[in-house]
Amino acid sequence: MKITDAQVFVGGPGKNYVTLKIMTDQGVYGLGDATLNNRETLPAAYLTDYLIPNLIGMDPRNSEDIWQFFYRGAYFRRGPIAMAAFGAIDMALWDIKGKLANMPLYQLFGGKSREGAMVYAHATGADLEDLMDSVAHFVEQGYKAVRVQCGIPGMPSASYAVPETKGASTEYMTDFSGVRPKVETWDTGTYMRYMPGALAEIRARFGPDLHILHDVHHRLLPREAAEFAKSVESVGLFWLEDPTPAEDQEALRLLRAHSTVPVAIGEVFNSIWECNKLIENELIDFIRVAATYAGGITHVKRIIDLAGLHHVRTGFHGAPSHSPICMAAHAHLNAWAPNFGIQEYLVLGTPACDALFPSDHRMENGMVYVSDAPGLGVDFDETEAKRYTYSPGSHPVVRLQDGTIWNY
Ligand code: KDG
Ligand code: MG
Repeated sequence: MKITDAQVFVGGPGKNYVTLKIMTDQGVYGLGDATLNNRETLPAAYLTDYLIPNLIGMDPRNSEDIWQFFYRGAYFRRGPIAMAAFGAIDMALWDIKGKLANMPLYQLFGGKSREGAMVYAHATGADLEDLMDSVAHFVEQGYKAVRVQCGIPGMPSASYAVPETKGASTEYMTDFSGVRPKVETWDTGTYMRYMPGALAEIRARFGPDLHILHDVHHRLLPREAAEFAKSVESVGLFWLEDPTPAEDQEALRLLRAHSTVPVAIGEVFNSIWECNKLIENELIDFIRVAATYAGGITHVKRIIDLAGLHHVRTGFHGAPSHSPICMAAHAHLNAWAPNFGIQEYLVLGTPACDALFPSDHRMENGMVYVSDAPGLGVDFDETEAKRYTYSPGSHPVVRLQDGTIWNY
C-alpha cells in the first residue's frame, strides 16, 4: 500500500484551520489537523515544502516508522511548527489505519473506558456579575464543569479572555485579528487581591457540585503562584491552570509545597520532553497537551502512558483554534485513556464548522460521545472549504504598567 498524494487546506469559519488530506492507492484517505493558532501558514509550508514530497510512496500503515523518520530526520527537532506538521500526518495515518480495519480509533487503542467524556466550557464576563450570568448559561445547558475568567476592578485593561463590555460573555472569543497584536496591561497585585474572593463567590452561588476551573495564563511568578494557590484552596477548584510560565519545569515545586490545589499545565508543550519532569516528580495533576502540536496521536499516547504512571490525568487543550479533526482525535483518546480527566471543549460557529467537517461525534449535557465510524470519524468537505481564505492573526501582547513586557 502506498501514499499517492497529500494536500493542505488553510481556512475555516472564523479560524484558519490547517487541514491535511493524505490519499492512498487503495482509495482510502486520512485527515489531520496542523492548526497552530496565529502561525497557521508555517506548519502548512513545512508540510507542503518538505514533508509531503517525502510521504509520497511511503506505506501509510507504518505510522510509527513514518513518525520517527520525520522526527529524527528533522535534526532540529521539536518545536510547535514541526510537531504540528508531524501531528497532522500522524492523525491522518491513524485515520487510514482505522478505516482499513473498519474500526473507530478507540478500538485500536484498547476499547472504551467510559461512555461519555466530561468537557468544560469557557464562562467569562466583563465583571463578576456578568461572569455569573455566563456560568448560569452553561449550567442550564447541562455542563458539569466551567472555566471562569472575569474582568477585575482596577485592572488597567481587560484581563485574559475577558470581554471589555458586559453582555457578550457566552459567545465571547478573544480577538486575535490582524498581524499587529493588541496590547493589554496587567497588574499582578490587583489580580491577586481580587480573584480569590471572586472565585469564592462563584462557589457560593453555584454550590459544591459544579467543577470550577480557572486559567492564570502563565502570569504569576513561582512565589506568587504558591500564595495564590493557598488563597483559593477553600474554593475547591477542579484545577488551577498555567499558574506560572510553562518553560520552567521546576517552577511548580513551591506551589506544590504550599498547596493541594490541583494544577493543570501543558497547552503550549509540544513534546514529552517538556513535561516528563513535571509528571515524574508529580508536580501536576492534569496534562494539557493537544494532539495537534504535540506530535499527533502516537506522541500524545506516550505522554498519556507516562502520566498514568504518576496519577496525572488528561485535560487536553481544546480552544477554538483546534479543528474538529483534532477534537475527533481527542474524543478517541478520551474514550480510551484509563487516566482521562476532562476535555476543554468550545462550541463556536457550529453549523458552519459542521458543514466543513461533518461527523457524528456528539455533545450532550456537558459530555462528548465518540463516533463509532471507522477511523477518526470526521470528514472534510472540499467544496465548503472553497468558501474560506486565510487571514492573519496575533495573540495579544501583555505589558506591566511601567511598560515591561509580560506573559500573555
Ligand atoms: O492560542 C492560544 C489560546 O488557545 C489560549 O490562549 C487558550 O489558554 C487557553 C485555553 O486554556 O484554552
Ligand atoms: Mg489555557
